[in-house]
Amino acid sequence: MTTKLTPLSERSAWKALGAHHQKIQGTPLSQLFADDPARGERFTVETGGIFLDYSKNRITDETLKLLIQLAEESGLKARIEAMFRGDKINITENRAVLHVALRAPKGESIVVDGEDVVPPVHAVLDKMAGFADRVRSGEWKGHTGKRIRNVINIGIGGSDLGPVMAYEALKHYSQRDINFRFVSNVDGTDFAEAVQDLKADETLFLVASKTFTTLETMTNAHSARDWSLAGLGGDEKAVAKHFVAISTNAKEVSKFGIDTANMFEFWDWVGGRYSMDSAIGLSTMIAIGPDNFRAMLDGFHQMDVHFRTTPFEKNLPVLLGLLTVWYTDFFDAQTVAILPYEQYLKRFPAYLQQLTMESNGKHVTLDGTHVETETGPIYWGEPGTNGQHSFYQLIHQGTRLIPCDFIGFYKTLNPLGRHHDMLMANVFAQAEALAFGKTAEQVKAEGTPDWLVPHRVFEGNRPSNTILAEKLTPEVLGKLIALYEHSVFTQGTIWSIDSFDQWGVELGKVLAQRIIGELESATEPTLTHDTSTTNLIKRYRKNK
Ligand code: G6Q
Repeated sequence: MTTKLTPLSERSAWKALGAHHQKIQGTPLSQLFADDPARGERFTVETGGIFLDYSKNRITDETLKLLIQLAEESGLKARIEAMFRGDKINITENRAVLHVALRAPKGESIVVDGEDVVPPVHAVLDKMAGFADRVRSGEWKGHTGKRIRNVINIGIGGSDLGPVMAYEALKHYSQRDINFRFVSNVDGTDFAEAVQDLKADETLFLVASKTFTTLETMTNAHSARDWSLAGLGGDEKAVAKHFVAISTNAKEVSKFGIDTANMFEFWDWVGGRYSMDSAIGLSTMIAIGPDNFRAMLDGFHQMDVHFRTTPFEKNLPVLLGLLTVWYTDFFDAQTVAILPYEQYLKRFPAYLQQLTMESNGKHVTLDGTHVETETGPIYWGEPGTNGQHSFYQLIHQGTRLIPCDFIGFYKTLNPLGRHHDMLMANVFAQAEALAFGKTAEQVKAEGTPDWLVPHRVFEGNRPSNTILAEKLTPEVLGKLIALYEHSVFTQGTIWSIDSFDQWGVELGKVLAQRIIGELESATEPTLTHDTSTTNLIKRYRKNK
C-alpha cells in the first residue's frame, strides 16, 4: 500500500529553507552570539530534567521557524498521533510501531487489531519481575541446586545492543554478585570467551530473539545448550533450569527445548532496535531489579508524553531531529558524533548507530519513489575525554562539518577528587572551541612564528548540542533513549521514509545461507558467483 506524498522539494518550507541557507551559511556562530547577547539562554529547552542547549548551532530564529514549518507541512503532528494510536505506519511490513506502548502506564489503552495491548505489556513485565526477583535472591536454582551467578544474554542486533548498552549504562545499580555477559557474534570466539571461566551449573542463558530463527543467535544458543549439557552430565532436563527465551515465536522456542512457561513474550509491533524496554530487557531487569527497570520505563514514558504533547518549538526530540535534517540536507554533513562524557554510556554511541542508521538509512520514500535528498547520517562516537585524544582533531580542523552531541551530567555516580569537574570542564571547553575557534590574530598574539600560524588556527563555526541532566539514573537513561528514538522519528517523517523496516539487511543473509553450503560441502561445489567471490570461496576451502 502506498500513499501519495508531496515531494520534499515541493514543500514551501523546504524551498524557503534553501534560500535561507544561502543567506545565513556564511554567518559565523561568533557573529550570531555577538548579535544576540541572550542567545545562550534563549536557545535552550528543558523537560523533566533533560536540558538541551542548541544555541551553538548555525541557526537563527528564522531557521527555527522554517524548520518547524517544515515539520508541520510534513505532517509530523498527524504522524506522531498515528504512531501513538497504533496505526500500521510501518507500511512495508504492515505493522504498528508501538514501542511507546511498552512504557504506557497501567490503565492506558492502545488498541491494535481489536486488542488493547497495554494489559499484556504489564502482564509480561510482572512475569519478568517475578523471575528477575527469583534469580536475584537465589531462589531460582540451577539443575544441581546451586544459585545462578552468571547470566548470559544471547542475541544480536536489536536483541543485543540495547541490553549491552543498558547493562553498561546502569551497572552502578546492578547486583554485583551476578556476572552479566553478552554473546552476539557467530564468531565462536565470542561464545568461547564468554564462558571460558564459568561453571555450567551456575550459568543461566537468556536466548533473546524476536523471530527465534536468527542464524547467529540460534547457532550460539545451540552451542550454549551443548556446553551446558556437557557441564551438567548430559541430562536434558537441565535445559529448563538454565535456559529461558525472549521471543514472539512460541513454536520455535518449544522446538529448541525451552518450556514456553519460561518464555517472555513480546509482539510484532515492537521493532528489534526499539525493543530494549520490552522482555528483551530481561537481562537489564535482572541486573538492576524490577523497581529500577520500572523507573527506566517511566523515564521513557515522560519523554513520550513530552514528544506527543509539546509544541514543536519547545519539543526536544523534534528540535534535535530537525537540526539533523538541517545539517544533513543543507550543509551536506555526512555524520553526527555522539560524545557522552559519562563512562557508563560507553556503548551508547554503538546503540544509537543501530537505532538511527537502521531506521533512516533508506533511499525510497513511503510512496516508493527515490528520495530527493540525503537521508540518515552516519552516527558514531566514543565517550569523552578519550575521543579528544584521537579523532577530535578532525572535528576541530578537518575539512568536514560534523555536528556533535555532547552529553554530560551535573553529578557523577563515582565522586573521586576533582575528576568530575575536570570531565565537565572538557565538555564545555570542547563545545566552546568548536563554535568559536581561535583566529590567526589570537594565534600570532601568543608569539607563534608566522609559518606556524595557519596550522594553529581553529576556524570554529562547528556546531554542537549540549545535553545535560542531573545524573545517570535509570529514569534519565529512559528519557535519553526516547529522546533519540523520537528524533529519528522526526527525521524519518521529514524524509517521508519508513523508519521501521530494515530490508537492507536481507540480501547478505540470503547469500550467506547459500555460501555456508558451499564452504562446508564435502565435494567440490559448482560455484556460479562472480569471479571474485568464486575465487575467495575456493581459496578459503583450500586453506581452511
Ligand atoms: C532491528 C533489526 C535486527 C534484529 C536482529 C535480531 O531492528 O530487526 O537488528 O533485532 O536481526 O533479530 P531477532 O531478535 O529476531 O533474533
